[in-house]
Amino acid sequence: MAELVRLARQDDVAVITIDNPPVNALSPGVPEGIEAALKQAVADTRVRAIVLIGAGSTFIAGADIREFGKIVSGERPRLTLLPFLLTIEDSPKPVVMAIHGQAFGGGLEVAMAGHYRVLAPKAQVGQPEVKLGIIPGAGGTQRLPRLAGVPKALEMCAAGDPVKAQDAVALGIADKIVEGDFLAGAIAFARAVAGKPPSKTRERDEKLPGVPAAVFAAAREQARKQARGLRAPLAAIDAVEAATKLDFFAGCEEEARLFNQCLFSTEARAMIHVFFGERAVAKIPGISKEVKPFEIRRAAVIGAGTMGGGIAMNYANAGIPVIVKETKQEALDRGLGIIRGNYAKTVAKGKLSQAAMDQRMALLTPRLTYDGFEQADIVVEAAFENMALKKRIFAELDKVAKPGAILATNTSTLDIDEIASATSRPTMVVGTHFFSPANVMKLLEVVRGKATSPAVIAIAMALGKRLGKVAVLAGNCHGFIGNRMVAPYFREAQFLLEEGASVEAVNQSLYEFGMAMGPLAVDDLAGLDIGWAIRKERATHLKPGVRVPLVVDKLCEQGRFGQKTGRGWSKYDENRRASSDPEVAALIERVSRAAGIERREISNQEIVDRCVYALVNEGARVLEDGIALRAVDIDITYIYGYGFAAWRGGPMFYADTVGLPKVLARIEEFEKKHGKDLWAPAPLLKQLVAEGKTFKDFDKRKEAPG
Ligand code: T1G
Repeated sequence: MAELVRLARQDDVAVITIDNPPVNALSPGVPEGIEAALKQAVADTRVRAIVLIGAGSTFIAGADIREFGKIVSGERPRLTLLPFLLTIEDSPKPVVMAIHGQAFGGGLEVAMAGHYRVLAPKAQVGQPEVKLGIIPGAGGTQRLPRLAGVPKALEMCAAGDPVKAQDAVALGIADKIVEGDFLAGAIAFARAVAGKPPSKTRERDEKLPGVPAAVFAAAREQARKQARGLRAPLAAIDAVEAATKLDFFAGCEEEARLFNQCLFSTEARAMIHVFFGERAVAKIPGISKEVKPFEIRRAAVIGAGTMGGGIAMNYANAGIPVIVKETKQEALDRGLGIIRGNYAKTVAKGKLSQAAMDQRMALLTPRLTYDGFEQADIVVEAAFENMALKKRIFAELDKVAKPGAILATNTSTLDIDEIASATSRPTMVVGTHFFSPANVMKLLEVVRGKATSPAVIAIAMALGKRLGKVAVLAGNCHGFIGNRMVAPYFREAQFLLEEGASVEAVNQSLYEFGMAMGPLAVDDLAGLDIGWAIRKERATHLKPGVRVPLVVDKLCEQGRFGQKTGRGWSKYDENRRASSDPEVAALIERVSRAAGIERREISNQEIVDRCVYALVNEGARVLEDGIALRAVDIDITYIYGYGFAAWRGGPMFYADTVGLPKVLARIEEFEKKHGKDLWAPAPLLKQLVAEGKTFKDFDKRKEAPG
């Protein structure tokens, strides 16, 4: 087994190198290796100081997250890194932590147990544990406030965002930034502090006293707002507060208690599922890492509307020159104006410099013709959702785009193969489905047509990462993964209205369940006219005699398109704040009575079950049809594209936590009440229940070779 930790000596400085690729996680054997090397260095009389550094691209990315499942299942003992960290802190010779890449979680905790920290210019430090549904568990909530002060430690532990090198030095977390040859600089620094009595972070209490209670109250308020439904940020605040009330060791005990409370929670399991899921979706069976995608250097976008404009911003944000084409000057001006406005808002918030905004705007080239398209490596069509229009555009692109260019469509529902049939290069046609607002939403659904080549898939997936998106591969069917599943979700939300639930009850129930917004609020945000156009396009596909929602088309006929018209399912004031609309409630009652639908009291639980299990049942069919590769692909799609709470893990993971037998029983109940056409359980769901398996087992089976 490769050596996880190496010890070397450069004259009077010992260098301990952690070499546990890919991110030097504190996997079993790493803390032990560091401790052994440290003891050796301390015992070596030639050594006056010690440097700890990571091999490869980073310092330490934290504890080994893969081990957490084994701790929760009892296979491994609970995390006890404290004694190991005390060994470092109590070293009689100064230990200098040389941090390049990331010192995250346990990585920063190791660093803070050292006596000095030097950083490479691009290094980052942070306690991202809350993003895994846990809190720092190795003294981070006790040592960080001693270095950075309580308010900053609260922010870093409760939000989990990293801090850049310059800020880390300014905050007192680190001592110096080393330019140039990093190891040589760290050794020189160690040599300079050798002989000085090492200062122990745990004894530096000067920044702890005098923090008003209001600081903690404000942090809790913010955590409740920003991380709704998540326990971990509040636990992190409790732990940092404990540092101001208890001595170091008692504080560590309180931290450990809170840490284990979080670790053994469903939230943490869900968030860890999402962490690895986000990485798993990038792996496409059959497309080996050998397929080397060519790099996209130039792009072009058809359409400067809401989607086209947002898509173009993604390319400019990634430093890729992009042409934006419209049919009329007025539409082009409006589109570019919205882009400029979006950037200006970000600059005003201090999240982007004016120089960066100017740079990005300079990468955008507005056009009314196809001039310049022959240089584009990828062309993205973001025109109106109409098949005839898209085919006309693709036929034109086939003529103007260079031979090796990728032709991508942002369609959210239409048949990729039919669009590709308008070209002579269907192997180069792919769906790149962005989500509105395209410059904000993290999900990119990459849709594979039957002719799309593996290289084009690999390029589109890699491009997703480059544009700061999480790319998920979907097969070609109506609505792909996300929109295919959301149709029954919206259907049930509307049926529940007809059966007696109010718009507010439906929205609030799903909001409390953890969705970013209720289904009818999402409909009003996206615009009811979008769905109306799709329903008209799909009318011929409807199965006769199957129940369909009765109210939404009537709202559209009245021009109620949602926020954009100030009224939809709800009414909206000039600040787009929603309020209930008695006219809609009356319309719903009238329509359902006319249809002879029985109206009754409906519980929040039934609202949640009908909507979420409609997702799960269709999700199982999406897996059966191979439209999604794995259940986790569906979870990632829903978390990054549809506002499904990450702490629920996504619809398929959630179903596993409820227990598939219980989910199936509830679906069969709905089938009995509402009929087979709407609620026949997916065969895969029945099969997994029969085998006593879960969707997670389904994915494992998928991963298993052969
Ligand atoms: N443990 C195990 N595997 C990890 C890992 C970790 N901490 N971090 C990354 N990996 C795997 C990852 O799954 C992927 O595997 C590969 O490494 C490359 O990662 C005690 C309790 C460091 C910024 O939350 O944020 O410490 O897919 O694709 O884009 O208080 O990884 O190749 O098989 O993300 O260059 C806290 C998590 C842990 C940091 C690098 N630490 N990692 O990003 O590569 S809890 C974190 C990251 C803890 C203590 C507590 C990122 C990165 P595979 P990658 P990247």
